[in-house]
Amino acid sequence: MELDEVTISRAILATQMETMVEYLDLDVAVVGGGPSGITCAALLAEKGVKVGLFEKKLSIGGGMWGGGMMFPRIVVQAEAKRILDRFGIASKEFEPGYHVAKSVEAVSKLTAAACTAGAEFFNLIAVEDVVIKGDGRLAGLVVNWSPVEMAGLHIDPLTIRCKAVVDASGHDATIAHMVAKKGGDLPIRGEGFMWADRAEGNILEHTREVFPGLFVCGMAANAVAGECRMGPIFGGMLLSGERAADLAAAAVLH
Ligand code: 48F
Repeated sequence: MELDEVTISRAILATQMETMVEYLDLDVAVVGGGPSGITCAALLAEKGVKVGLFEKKLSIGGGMWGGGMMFPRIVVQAEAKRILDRFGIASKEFEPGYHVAKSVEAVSKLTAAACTAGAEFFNLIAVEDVVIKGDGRLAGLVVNWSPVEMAGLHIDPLTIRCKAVVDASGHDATIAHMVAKKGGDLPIRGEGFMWADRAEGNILEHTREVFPGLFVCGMAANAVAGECRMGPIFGGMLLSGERAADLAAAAVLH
C-alpha cells in the first residue's frame, strides 16, 4: 500500500478527539497511573464502570516503574500475592511471604489488563483543579496538557464531569489537597516516616471516601491519614487499588 502522511494524521486526530469527547462525561475518573491507580482502573473497568485514568507524565507506572532505587524489582507480601496471580504477573518467593516481581512486567500487565477491560488512559494530562458545586460534591476535574503546565503557558484548561474521583496521585495526594485548599472539609495530616509494616497494615483502612465523591487510594490514602510510608513493597498499593475500585463502583453503579 502507498502511505499517506495526512491520512495518518487524520487517523490519530479523529480517533483521539472522539475518545476525548466521549470521556468528557464518565463514571469514575482515576487521577494517577501508579500501581494503585492502574489496579483501580482495571478492576473498575472489569465491573463495567466507565473509567478514565489521567496521568500527567508520559509513561504510566508511577513509582512502580523504577522498582527500588532503580533496581527494577518490586516486593509483594503474601496477603497481596493473589493480585499478582490474578493479573498473570510472575513472581518468586525470596523468603517466606516476600514475593519478588519484575517492575516492568508488573506495570505492563496491570496496564494491559486495564486496557483490555475497557479503561481509557489519558497520559500527559495534568489535573489542575476540581469542580464542586452547590451540593458540595466533587463532580468533575479541570485538566490541561502537562506541557502547558510545565512551560507555564497561560492557557485555560478544559473540564470533565464524573460521578466519582479516585485520588491515586501518590505521596502528594494532589486532588485531596486541591479540595482542602479551596475550603473543602478535608483535613490532610501528611505522610509519616518510613515504617513498612505499619504503613502496609493500615492502608486499607485509609482507603475510603474522604469527601463526597472523592476516594483516596495508594500513598495518597496514607498521606491524607497521616500514615507512614513503606518504600518499594507494593502489596498495599495493589490491595488499596482493589478496595478503591470496590468502593467507587458501589457509589456509581446503583
Ligand atoms: O506515586 P505513584 O506510584 O502512586 P501510588 O499508586 O504508588 C506509590 C508507590 O509508587 C510508591 C510507594 C509504595 O510502594 O511508596 O511510591 O500511590 O503514582 C502516582 C501518579 O500520579 C501522577 C504522578 O505523575 C504519578 O505517576 N499524578 C500526580 N498528580 C497528578 C498526577 C495530577 N495532578 N494529574 C495527573 N497525574
